[in-house]
Parts: sequence; C-alpha cells; structure tokens
Amino acid sequence: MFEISPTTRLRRSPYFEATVADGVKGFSSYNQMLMPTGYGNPEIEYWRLINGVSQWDVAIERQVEITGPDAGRLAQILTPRDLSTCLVNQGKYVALCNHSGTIINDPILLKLADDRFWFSIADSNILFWARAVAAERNLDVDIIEPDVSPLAVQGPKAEAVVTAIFGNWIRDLKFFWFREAEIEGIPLMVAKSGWSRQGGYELYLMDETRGVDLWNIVREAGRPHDIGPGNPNMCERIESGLLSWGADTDDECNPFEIGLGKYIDQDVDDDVVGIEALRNIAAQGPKRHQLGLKLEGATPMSPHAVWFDVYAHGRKVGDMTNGVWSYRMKQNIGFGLVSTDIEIGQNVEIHKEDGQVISALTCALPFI
Ligand code: THG
Repeated sequence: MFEISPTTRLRRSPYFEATVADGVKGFSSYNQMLMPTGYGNPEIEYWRLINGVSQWDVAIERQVEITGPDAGRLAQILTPRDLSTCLVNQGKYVALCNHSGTIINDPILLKLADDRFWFSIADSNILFWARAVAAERNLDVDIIEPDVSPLAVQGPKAEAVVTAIFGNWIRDLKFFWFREAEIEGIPLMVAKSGWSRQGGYELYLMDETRGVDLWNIVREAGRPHDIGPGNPNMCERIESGLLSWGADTDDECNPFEIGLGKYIDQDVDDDVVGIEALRNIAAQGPKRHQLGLKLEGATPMSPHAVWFDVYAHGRKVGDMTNGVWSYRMKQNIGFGLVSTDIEIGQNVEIHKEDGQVISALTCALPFI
C-alpha cells in the first residue's frame, strides 16, 4: 500500500484531529482539502444515516464570499437561476455555468444580507472564476474564501440533536434557510440542509480554532441517539438521486442533462453568464440525460474510479458515472449519462474497464 504525503497544498479541516480521534480510515481530496471518506464500516455508517444520526466533516464545502455594493448583481450574473425572490437568511441550490452552458459547479447560495453572499461550492475553483467575472464586468465587490467550515448532522434523529444544542427555534427552520447562532462562544450559521435525503442540518463553523470543540459538542448532544461519525454517503446519495458534480458530470455537461433544468430560468437578464447558450440548448433539446441503472447480479460492486461504457444495440450510448451496492434495494445501482434515445425501462449493457459485461435496466431517478 501507499500513503498520501503531507503537503501544505492539501489543506486540513478544523475537524481533522477530531475525525482522526474517531478513527477515520480514508480521505479523498476536494477543493484542495482532505475529505474523510469513511470510518471502517460502510454498512454501519449507512444504516446510522438511514435510521439514526451521523456527523460529517464537510469543511471541504468551502465558501466563496461576495460582499459590496455589486454583490447581488454579481451573484445573479454567476447563476442562471432567478435570485430576485431569494430573501436574506434563505439558501438556494444553483447551477453555475460557463459561457457555453456547461455546468462548472452546483453550490448552495446563502444570502446573508443584500450585499453579502456565500456560494457553498462543490469541487472546482469558483474563487478564481468569480474574481475574473467581477473584474471583466467592472463590479464593485470583494471576493474571498472566509473562515467557514460546515459540519453536517444528518439522519432522522438530527433534529433532536441539533434542537438539544440550540433550542426549539431549530424546528421552525425551513429547508435551505439558516440563522446565525452561538454555542459556548463558537460563532456559526445553522442551516437546514445537507447532502442526503434523510433530513438534517449544517453547522457553518466561523472560527477554525474551535472545530474540535464543535465536533465534541455535537457528539455529546448526540450520545442519547447513538450518533457516530460519517461522511457524504455514496450509497444513500445515489439511492436518493443527489448529484455529485465532477463525478457525475464531464467537461461538456449542461444542467438539462442532469435534471437541473428546473433551476434554469431562461428569462434572467442577458448578462447572466451562459444564458444565451442555455436558451439554445433548451430550444434544441439536450443530447444526453441522466437515468438510474439497476444492475443484474448480487455481488456488491466496489466504488470505481473511472466511468464505465454503457452499450445498447451494439454501440456505445453513454457512460455509467457512479455505482454502488444499495443496502436497501439489495442490488448494484448507478447513474447513467446516456443518449436521450435511451428510455426508461430499457435494457443496456455495462462494459467495465476490466472487460466484464453486466446487463442493466434503466429507471427514473431517484431510486428511493
Ligand atoms: N452542503 C453545503 N455545500 C455544498 C453541498 C452541501 N456544496 C457542494 C454540494 N453539496 C452541492 N450539491 C448539492 C446537491 C444537492 C443538494 C444540495 C447540494 C440538495 N438537493 C435537494 C434535492 O435534490 O432533492 C433539494 C434541491 C432543491 O429543492 O432546491 O439538497 O451538501 N453546505
């Protein structure tokens, strides 16, 4: 085996020591940071998320903070979702696209004030992108990566845990809304959100020196509910049809191909980056779409690092972008990014990189 050599370019989360103390077994890299990927027992970690409550170090979801007189203008220029109805303390899931309409990130946008926004980003450099667009458009804004590090509390018992920490107002938070709070002198934003469909909250820590303290507060509050450590869960998110930008998308992927067309408002102003290309794509109809794939066989597949070819009628029709053993469905499932002439309920073949061929049935998303 080999190990990942330390380098200051692979940044550590404020929760790093706490995750090591809790027995983290693997890391991936995301936004030039180490992201925990498991604590040694994927099945226990999965059922804890489905039936209980789990705490995740997701500091890798970095914030791009835009402040200043033109902050709202820039936020709208960067996304083809209409932000005119977004209120202070509200979040929205948005697509960021380049000038060709290709999706380059899928953040949650948090509106902190009329002149202050966070893009809570997926794994691509939006700090550079936002600064470049702002400079080209002569906008009066400041753009930084602030000291903000989310900790997710996910699962059906998350509400009880987070309410025990902060009080009953937690129960009134609407999905993607957030509020500023403090616990033991630790400043944070509490949002009702998270990358699972099991319900939960994200605590946006705003002081990186207090990461271990916050981790331990959550663990203590969660003790009566058997909380344990977890991480963005590959199996649950595929069952639930949640997108992983960069894993399920390629360099030509547009929002209409991956089920995000509902977040593209075609009547936003013409100065929104990519809107002209997106209007054209919408008019012509996308060439690919994302479908579920249910694979034959009862041998759990391991996570794979390459896309598999999807074949139908003896020709390649697309890719299987991610796949996983579903503990609830008791079969291997995955996402297909395939030609739009492949329909729901159709048989296809998955050609793995080792030459193995597996039959699969296409289906609608989400699986569950
Ligand atoms: N939390 C925070 N930042 C993030 C993520 C997160 N940044 C990167 C990445 N995750 C963004 N991706 C998603 C994808 C889907 C959802 C959230 C973040 C999501 N989708 C819901 C759905 O599809 O059912 C709801 C979408 C809606 O109704 O608007 O929750 O996890 N801080």
